[in-house]
Amino acid sequence: MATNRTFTMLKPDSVEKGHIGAILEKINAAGFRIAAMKMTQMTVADAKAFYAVHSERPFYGELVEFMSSGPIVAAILEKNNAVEDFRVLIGATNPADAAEGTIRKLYASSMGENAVHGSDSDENAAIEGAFHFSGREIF
Ligand code: DAT
Ligand code: MG
Repeated sequence: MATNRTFTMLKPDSVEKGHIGAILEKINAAGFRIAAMKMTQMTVADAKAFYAVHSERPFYGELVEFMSSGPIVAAILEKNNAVEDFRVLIGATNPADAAEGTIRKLYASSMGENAVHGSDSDENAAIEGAFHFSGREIF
């Protein structure tokens, strides 16, 4: 059964370009409640650990370097069917393939610098949320 929480990061490109407000407005308009949120920056070690599942992929080094290159906004979002609905809202990994109106279509510049992260399963949403937030930071 689907749980009602997912995890997101507004990636360094979104923060750098001043898109935090616009992206949060899209998230809000889509009906997600913010259960936790912070601006933070991952170290190289943090990014390696967060993306460990991709460690054998050819883009892993580039991904780790980019995700630790500047501040991000991390958040836990709540809504019925949160994981699946948020993946629809953000669009395809490659912005060239992302549907009109999706966050990646609007704000991503490339496959690597693609504006936002969205968890791909309920299990990973819980793991990723716990990576960034302690219990008393989640409301
Ligand atoms: P998603 O973020 O849509 O879940 P993913 O989990 O397959 O995509 O990959 C994680 C991130 O890694 C993705 O947001 C951007 C980067 N990435 C994926 N495939 C890539 C590629 N072929 N070249 C460069 N970066 C890539
Ligand atoms: Mg993924």
